[in-house]
Amino acid sequence: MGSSGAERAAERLLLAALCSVCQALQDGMLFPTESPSREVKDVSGLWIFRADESPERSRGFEQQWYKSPLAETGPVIDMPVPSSYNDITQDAQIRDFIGWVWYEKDVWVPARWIQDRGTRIVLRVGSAHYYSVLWVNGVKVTEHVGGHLPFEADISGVLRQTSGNQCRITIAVNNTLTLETLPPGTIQYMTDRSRYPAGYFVQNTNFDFFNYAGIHRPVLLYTTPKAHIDDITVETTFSDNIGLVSFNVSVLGSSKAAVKVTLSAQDGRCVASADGSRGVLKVTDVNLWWPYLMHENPAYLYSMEVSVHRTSEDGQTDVYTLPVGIRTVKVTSTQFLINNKPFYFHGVNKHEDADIRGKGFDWPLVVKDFNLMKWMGANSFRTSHYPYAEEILQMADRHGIVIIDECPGVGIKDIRSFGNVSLAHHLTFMEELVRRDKNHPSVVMWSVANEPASEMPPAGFYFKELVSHTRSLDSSRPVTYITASNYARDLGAPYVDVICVNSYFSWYQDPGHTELIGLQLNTQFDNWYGKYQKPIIQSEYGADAVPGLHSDPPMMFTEEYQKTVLQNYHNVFDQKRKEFVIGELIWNFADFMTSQSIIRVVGNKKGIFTRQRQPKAGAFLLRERYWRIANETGVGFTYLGHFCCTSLI
Ligand code: GCB
Repeated sequence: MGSSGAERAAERLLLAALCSVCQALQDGMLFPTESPSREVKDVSGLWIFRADESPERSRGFEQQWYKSPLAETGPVIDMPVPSSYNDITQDAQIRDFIGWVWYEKDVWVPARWIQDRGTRIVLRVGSAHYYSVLWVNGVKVTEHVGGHLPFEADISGVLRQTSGNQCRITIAVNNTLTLETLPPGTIQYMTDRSRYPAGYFVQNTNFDFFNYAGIHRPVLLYTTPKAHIDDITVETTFSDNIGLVSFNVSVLGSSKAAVKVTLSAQDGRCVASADGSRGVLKVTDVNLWWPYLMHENPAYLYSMEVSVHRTSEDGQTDVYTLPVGIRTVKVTSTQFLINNKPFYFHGVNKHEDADIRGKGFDWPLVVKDFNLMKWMGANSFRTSHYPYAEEILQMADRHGIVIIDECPGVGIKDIRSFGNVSLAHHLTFMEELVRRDKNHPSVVMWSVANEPASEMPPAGFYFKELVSHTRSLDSSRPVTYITASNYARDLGAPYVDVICVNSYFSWYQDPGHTELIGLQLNTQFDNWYGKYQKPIIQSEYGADAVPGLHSDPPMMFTEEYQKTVLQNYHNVFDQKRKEFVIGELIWNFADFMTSQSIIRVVGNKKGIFTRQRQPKAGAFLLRERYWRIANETGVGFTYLGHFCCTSLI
C-alpha cells in the first residue's frame, strides 16, 4: 500500500464521516422485533469473505467486486457472521489485516414480501467495524461510519427493481482508524529502507484492546408496513404510587395515521392506554424498575404496545411492543439516586471479547457473563470502551443490572483529535447512541469518553460542548467522562455530573508497593471531592494476574498480588463510601486481547475471570465483598451459593 493509498483511504473515511454528519438521525433506530405486522429474518451465519490484499487495498472498488458474485472475483474463504475475522484463520496476515475486507451472502426473500407493495423491506447490520459500504444485488444501498452502532437501509425498491426474491448482500468493511474516527488512530509509513520494505505501514492506536474487525453483530432482514412506527421515546417518573410514562411516537409513510398506546403489566393486565402520538400514561400502584439486589422484585418491566392504523387507503396497521421500566435517576453532591434511594455501584468493567470470535456477538457468552455477574453480586457494569450489542442492554433491563453506557471516545490523546471534524463526529455519535439506547431502564448514565487528554487546552471547549449536547439529547440521565488526569489540570471535569476516576496505584505508579495504596487513594478522593464537590466513582482499578501464578509474599502478576491490590483499595472505599464515593468498578471482569507489546502477555490479564470465564482468586474476594455490600445497602439477602441459579430460572 503506497502512501497515496493510505491518503485515499483516509479521505474516503473522512468524506464518509462528513456525509454521516449530514445524514444522521433522519430516522429512528428501533430494535427489529416481530409483531403481527412485522417479520424478522436473521441472515447471519456463514458468509464468504475476501480481504483486498492489493497494495493500495483499492482493487475491490476498482474492479467493482459488488457487481458480481464475490467468488468470481478471486479466492474467497468461509467467514462466520457475527464474528471478528481476525482469529478465524491460521493466517497472521488476516489477523493483523488493515484495510478493506469484503463479505457476501446470497439469501432468499419471501415472495410475499416482494409482491405486497405495502411491505417495506429493511436490511440491518447490528454493527460492523469500522467503516462499511452495503450493496444489494450490486446496487449501493448505504454506508456507515462507526464500529459499534447499527445501520440499516430500506431495500424494497432495489429488490423490486432487480432480481426479485434473490438478494445478494455485499458488505465492504474497513478498519482503518484516523485522527477523526472514534476511537482515533493513525497509519504510519516506515520509510527507513534498511529496516522496512517499501510500502510498509503500521496502525498506531492509544487504546488497550485489540482492534478486532468485521461484522460483529447479527445481520437482519425485517419488514414493516409502509406506514410504520419509526421511533418511540419514553421517559418515566413517579410520585407516591403513581407511575408516569411520557411517550412520543414518530410515524413515517403516512400523513393520516391513528396512534394507540397500551401499557400492560407483567401478568398481561392493561394498566393504562392513550390515543395520539404524544402523551402521558398514568399507572396506579406502580411497580418500579429496581436494580438487582436493591429490591426483592427487581427489573420489573411493563410492555408498551404501540399501534398505528392508517386511516386512509388500505387501512394498514403497524404494531411495535417496547419493554418499559419505570424509574428515576438523580445525582446530588454526594449520592447517586435511583427511585430516590441511594445506589452504590458495585460492579465491573467489561469488554466484548472472547476466544476465536473476538468481538462477535455470541449468546452463550452473553448469558454466561450475566450468570457470573449475578453470582458475584455485581449490580452494574460500564460498557468500556464502546457501546455494546442491544441484546446485552435488553438482558440488563431484564435482570436489573445497571449500565454506564460509553461511547468509543477512547484514546483521544493527540491534540489534532480535538478539532472541529472530530467534535462534529463525536456529537453525531452521541446522537446515534442516545437514539439507540434512550429507552433502556438499565442505562443510568452516559459516558462520552475514556481517559482523553483532558489537560490539553482544547479539552475545555470540547467537553463542554460534548456534555451539554448529550444533556440536550437526554435530560433524564447524568453525563460523565472517565478521567485519569490530575484533578488540578482536568479541563472537562467542571462540566460532568459525576466524577469517574481511573487509577492504578502500585501498578503503573510505584509498581510492587501495595503499602502505598491507602495513602494515595485517600489523597486522590480528597483532592477531587475538595475541588468539585461531586460524587465520585472509582471507574477502574486493578492489577494483572496470570492465572495459576502464585507467590507469598505477593509479587506482581500473581493471583495473590491482584488480591492484595484489591483489598487495599477496598479499605479506602469502605471509608469513602460513607461520604461521597458512589461506586467501584473493577478493571476488568475478564482477561481480554490487546495488540502485541512488551507489557502484555497475550493480552491484558487484569480480569478477575480468565478469558474463558474461570475465576481467579480475586473473583472470590469480590464475591464476598459485593454480597456483603448488597446485604448492607439492599433489602437484606442471605449469602447463598445457589442464589444466582435460582434467580435466573
Ligand atoms: C486504563 C484503560 C484501560 C486499560 C487499563 C489497563 O486506564 O482505561 O483501557 O486496559 O487501564 O489495564 O492498563
